[in-house]
Amino acid sequence: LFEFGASYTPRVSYHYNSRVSQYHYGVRHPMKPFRLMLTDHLVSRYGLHKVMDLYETRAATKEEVLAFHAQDYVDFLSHVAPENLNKLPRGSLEKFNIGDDCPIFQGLFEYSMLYAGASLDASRKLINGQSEIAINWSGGLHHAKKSNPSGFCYVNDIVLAILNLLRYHPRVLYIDIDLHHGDGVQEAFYTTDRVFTVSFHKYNGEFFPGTGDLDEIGCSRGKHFSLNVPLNDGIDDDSYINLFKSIIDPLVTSYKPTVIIQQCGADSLGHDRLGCFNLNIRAHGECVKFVKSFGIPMLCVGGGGYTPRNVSRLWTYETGILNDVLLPSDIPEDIPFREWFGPDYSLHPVLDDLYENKNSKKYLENIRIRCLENIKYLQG
Ligand code: V1P
Ligand code: CA
Ligand code: ZN
Repeated sequence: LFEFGASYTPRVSYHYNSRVSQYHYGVRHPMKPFRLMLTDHLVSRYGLHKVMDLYETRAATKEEVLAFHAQDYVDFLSHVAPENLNKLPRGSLEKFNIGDDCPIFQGLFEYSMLYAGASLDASRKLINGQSEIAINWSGGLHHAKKSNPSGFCYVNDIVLAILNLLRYHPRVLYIDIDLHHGDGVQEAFYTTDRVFTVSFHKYNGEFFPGTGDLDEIGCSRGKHFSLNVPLNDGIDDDSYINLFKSIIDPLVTSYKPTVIIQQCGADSLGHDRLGCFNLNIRAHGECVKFVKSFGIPMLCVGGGGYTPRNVSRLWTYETGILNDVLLPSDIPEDIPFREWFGPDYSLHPVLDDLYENKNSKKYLENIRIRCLENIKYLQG
């Protein structure tokens, strides 16, 4: 079961509270927190609980969340509930961007505080050196803004974790492989050179959230410290891995981050309910393995991912990678909800057979060159 390779075996902590998986955005909503429960079952039945430090996380406090979010928005989140919507001041639902993407559901505030508390706990373990790698699959909600929710995200746990890391770390690198642009994190650190943000995502100007073109590179002190890798439908394993490595390698070497946050959104997999890429679980995991190989302290968070059986497969596989444990492909026999993993009952179903790759070699080469030019500015 254990793989002793060239890579180092770090001390890994896993931050989770089973309550976070019990919330529901609504029946027709694609975000399903129960995917976290599926993931936790798989992680544990594969024996990974035995090799990591497990922490049951607490909820973030209002004060902690105010490090990024506006007071009136946090007050709104803490008071709003499905049964008191008619008692709200007029216009507050519009003001706070409440709607189909970000509905008001039962327990919304506790849910948001739980996933944010887990990222804050994880950042604290990295700061005090008790972990070299910290994992929070319930986090990664990269779209939330200072004063409003966006794209299923209410509190931006990533921004909060980075703000905490910045108290001790001179340079933080944020890497986002969710299908969507990591706009909330990019915007929060757009004018600083102490956080470098890079996001790989589907981009055509319309696809949610609409931002993330090549020309968004940061401004003032932050100029050249934001990087965007806009992609078309159907990108395949080899194109993605090659592009990812050829950008991240020189980026880490020149920026010399002292800590890395990787957002591991699972909607970049093939067969995702909201997705349009053609990645297999091994390819997504290869990106995580590559980032780990630099041996820099690392916080891994979840994010999107709308086909729950594949989300849980992916994050379990990646928990294995982060612990240097190679997992057998057969899904363990005695796992609750095992029927979700049929008919193949494998950790690695074929996911690359749906879309045509609309990223030509020429297109990808051009993107790579433009990104490398931006990275060259870091050396001064
Ligand atoms: O496209 C939109 C908005 C709604 N239109 C007015 C434009 N929203 C997307 C939001 C995607 C959020 C992704 C979050 C993450 O990056 C991080 C957790 O993965 C959207 C989509 C879509 N296909 O892009 N919302 C919905 N689908 C949706 C579908 C059914 C019910 C509620 C929302
Ligand atoms: Ca992304
Ligand atoms: Zn996404």
